[in-house]
Amino acid sequence: MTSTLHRTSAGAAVVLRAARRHVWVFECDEKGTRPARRLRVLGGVDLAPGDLVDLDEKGAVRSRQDRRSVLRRNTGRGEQVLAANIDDLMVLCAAGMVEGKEGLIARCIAAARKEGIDVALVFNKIDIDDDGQLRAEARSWAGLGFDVHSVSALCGHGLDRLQQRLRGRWAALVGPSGVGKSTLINSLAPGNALRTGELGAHGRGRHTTSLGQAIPWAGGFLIDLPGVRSFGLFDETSLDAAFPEIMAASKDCRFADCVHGPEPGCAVKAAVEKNEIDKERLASWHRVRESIRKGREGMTRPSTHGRE
Ligand SMILES: Nc1nc2c(ncn2[C@@H]2O[C@H](COP(=O)(O)OP(=O)(O)OP(=O)(O)O)[C@@H](O)[C@H]2O)c(=O)[nH]1
Ligand SMILES: [Mg+2]
Ligand SMILES: [Zn+2]
Repeated sequence: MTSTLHRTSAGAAVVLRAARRHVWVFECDEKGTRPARRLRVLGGVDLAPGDLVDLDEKGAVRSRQDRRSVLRRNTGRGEQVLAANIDDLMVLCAAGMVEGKEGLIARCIAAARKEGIDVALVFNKIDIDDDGQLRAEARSWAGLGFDVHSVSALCGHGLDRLQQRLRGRWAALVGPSGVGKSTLINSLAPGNALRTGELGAHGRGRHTTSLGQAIPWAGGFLIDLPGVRSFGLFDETSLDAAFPEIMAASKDCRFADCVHGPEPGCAVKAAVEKNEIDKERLASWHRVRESIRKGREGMTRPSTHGRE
């Protein structure tokens, strides 16, 4: 497994930042780490942060190595690869921006698990969680068995534990604009100074980060991504991973293909009636599943172009 190694083999590099015709790469060989270089990409190679590439003798990117994982989303017009070769996906949420995000979080979990990428949920801005909504949300995801981190990127709360988790790993941070992805990376890996933004009048971010960027840190990489408003999936694979309590209860449904709707003998609906499963969770499961079925994925306009 190369994930714990920072080192690239001779003539190879890791993509830190990818525009259409050029990339910034990271190279680390027996002589040590070289400063990031901007290289030309030879025709037709599509790249994302985290990609391993082979260089030709003139120092242009010749080809992409096989990816061990791909974080991709459905834009409605095709796929957008957000990051390659990651071990971990950190899904971020923030105080004041929790409402209505369960579907987005679930989609990010499904996209990651489908690729064997581990997931942690990061609840940021705990310093301004005056009404306790962020803490309550964090508790409910933790209760479902997810790896939850309640942090403040500004004040430093919870960062030690998150650093321990991320050391030596290749990890990407995903979430809506303004939740503090870039701020968190700056705090986890000081000295990088990614640009961070002010919140707009509506408390929402303004898409400060416009292009994914990998930061070498502690033998691995932290990948900052542009904010996402939606995260379209391609199919239902791994959706169960985002709804473990529904999956567990459904084993007792009378019909193996029960969709927990009008069918008799549905154990999931029975669990909702007994308050063992939150009815909002079942509603969220129905919404995500239906939008995939009806091919409505990614129909919201993508929030960023993801290219320079
Ligand atoms: N109070 C508080 N504010 C924070 C915290 N983390 C980030 N912020 C603020 O939230 C705002 C947005 O932070 P960014 O790091 O730019 O957010 P982002 O997720 O990278 O946003 P995009 O690049 O647009 O996707 C900035 O004003 C940060 O200072 C935190 O832990 N507490
Ligand atoms: Mg940002
Ligand atoms: Zn059922």
